[in-house]
Order: sequence, then structure tokens, then C-alpha cells
Amino acid sequence: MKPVKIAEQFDVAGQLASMQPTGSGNVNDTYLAVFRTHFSEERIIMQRVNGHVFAQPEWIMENLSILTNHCHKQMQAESGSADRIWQLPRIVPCRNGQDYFRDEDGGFWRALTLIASASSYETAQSAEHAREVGMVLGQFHRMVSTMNPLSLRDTLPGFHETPKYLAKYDEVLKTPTAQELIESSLEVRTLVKFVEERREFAHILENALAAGELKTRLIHGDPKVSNIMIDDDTGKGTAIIDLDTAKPGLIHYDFGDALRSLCNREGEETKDIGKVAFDLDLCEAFVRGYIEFAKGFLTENDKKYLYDSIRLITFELGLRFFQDHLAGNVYFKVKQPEQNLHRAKIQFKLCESIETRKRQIKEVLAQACNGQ
Ligand code: GN1
Ligand code: MG
Repeated sequence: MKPVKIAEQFDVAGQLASMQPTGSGNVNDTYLAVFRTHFSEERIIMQRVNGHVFAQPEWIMENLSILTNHCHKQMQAESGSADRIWQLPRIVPCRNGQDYFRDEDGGFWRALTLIASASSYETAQSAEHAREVGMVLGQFHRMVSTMNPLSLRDTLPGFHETPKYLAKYDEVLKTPTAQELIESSLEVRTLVKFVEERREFAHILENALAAGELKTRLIHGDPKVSNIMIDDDTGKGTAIIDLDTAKPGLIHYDFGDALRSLCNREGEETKDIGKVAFDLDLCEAFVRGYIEFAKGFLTENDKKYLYDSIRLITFELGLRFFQDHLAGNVYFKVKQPEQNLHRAKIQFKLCESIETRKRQIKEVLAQACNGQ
């Protein structure tokens, strides 16, 4: 069924006036649908959830409803003392009362309210922007910190457990497709070596969890800079979007993911790998914003693993892109066959830069955590 026909299934007043692909997601297909009545207009975000990635898309909707109900209530209760109007999208139901619509080909469609008069950016615009991104993630973690982590289902088992990606990578390495790529390319062999040198390190957060130093909480799962909405008028962060990966996990993966996406000024798809580096000024601004909201729930053990989380998630994302390249691009959407290899090289370069700047990053973290 055409996306235009699907838009009409959602319970929105007026007639569909236009529908355009939007966003830069690597997994789902996203459209902006505009509906008009004779006196107003409503815009919604419509998405086809990738059924290869999310085996149980109904669970995403269940999670979304629980999560947004909790956060909207809390935002409402705190609105008198907040310095801005915090927002979070909510589900737009179908005309038949369901939260989603399945088309005749089995496609899973759902719609969400649009966070309007706000924009998201692929890369950091300024230190102020970085600080706002930190505040939005801190506010999100603070709000969900009072929820039972088991109140949400695990929609993507293994998502952000680095050792599990390593195990999958090892499986893929054995396949003929991967072996061929390794034999024919020095570049691929260099990346294999890069992974080998960090094999032990890949377990650091899961070991800390097993040792009881870290605990499972609710996480966003994908808080990259482009998922943070900034008010067009005030420049303040207002919302975090793309809530499909919210689930129980370690908030460290979120903290690291926001920083690895924000502090690489060149962005995830740059052609100029030589320029990729981890920016300390942006890091400092983000961490200060984050801590303002997170100081109430971060433990001493949490603080101990913040540096490692930045290094680890960058390594993990590089590993995921690299593995997908070796597997023949079965997970992340690509426009050309080498794109996942290129994405992996960017993340590994960033990971090296994080390793080189370890001392400075730790200093920034310590000062922000100690309120200096
Ligand atoms: C994917 O589809 P998108 O762009 O929201 C991925 C994230 C990665 C991100 C990298 C479910 O997110 O884990 O960090 O690409 N999401 C999933 O850009 O795998
Ligand atoms: Mg996402």
C-alpha cells in the first residue's frame, strides 16, 4: 500500500495535503505528513518500522505508551518550576483505535506527534548547543530514573551489550563472504586488527554490571545529537526523539553515544576521515549540561565508568558497521556497497582520538562531576 493511503489510516483531522520522506535514519523509513482542514493544519511523523531489525514492533508501541505517559505526567507536574516547556512525542492512534497499522504486505506503520518549531542537527553547532544536548539527555535520564527498569520490554535483545556484538562479529568472520573481503583488502585486514586489539576492553561495562558496580536502568538507546530537538526560538533543548530503542540497559551506553556523535564535528558520514577527532570543548559543554540534571542519581561507580563508556560505544558502533559490511549490508541502510566500511573507519578513527585524549577527557569529567 502506498504511504499516502496509509496516512489516511491515522486519526488526524483534515485531508492529507502532502507527505515527504524526512530524517536521516539508518533503520526505519520516516515521513512527514501534513493534514489540512479549512481552518488549520496538523503535521505528524509517520514511520514504517523495520521488521528485520525489530522482530516484535508491537512491543515498541507498548513501551512508547508506558514511557511517554510517565514522562508527560512528570513534565506536567514540574512545569511550574521548569525553565522551558519540555516535550516528548506521543502516539497518534489509528482510526480503528489501534496504536499501529499493518499494511497488506505486512509493513508495520505508526504515527507520532511532531515536535514543531524545533530542529535537530546532524553535528554540533556550538558549545551552547552541546550543553543543551547534555541537558536534554540528563533530563530524560532523570525522568526515567524513577521508573522500574523492567516496566519496558527488551525490544532488541543484545542491543548495546558490546560483548554480544563481538560474538556476532566472530560468527560473521567465519563466513565465505567475510573471508573473501578479508583476503582481498588490506583496509579490511587493518580493521580486523583494530578490533583484535580491543577484544578485552569490549567487556568493561558488562563486567562492571556483573560485579554489581553498575546497575540496569531505563535507557534511550540512541541519543545521538540528531535525535535531540532544539527550540528554534530560544535555542534551548526541548525534546529527545526516536524512542524505539528505549529499554532496560546501562545509561553509560547513552552517555557515550551522545558524546561520540556530538564531539565528532565532521559527522558520521564525512568524506574527510583525516579530520575526524574528538572535540574536548564540546565534550565539556555537554558534560556540564548533563550533570546539572544527572547529579541527583549518578553514583560514584557510575562516574568511574564515564570515560570508558565514550570509548566503548564508539568502538561498538564501528564494530557494528564493520560487521554489517562483512555480512553484505544486511542491517544498516546503504546507498553504496562500501558505505558501512567507510562508516566503520570513521568510528574507529574517533575511537583512537578518544584513546589519545584519555587524560584530558577524564579531567573534564572529574571537574564537571565535582562541580568545579
Ligand atoms: C541507527 O536508524 P537510526 O539512525 O535512528 C541505530 C543506532 C546507531 C545509529 C548510528 C536500531 O539509528 O544504534 O547508533 O544508527 N539504530 C538501531 O547512526 O540499530
Ligand atoms: Mg534510532
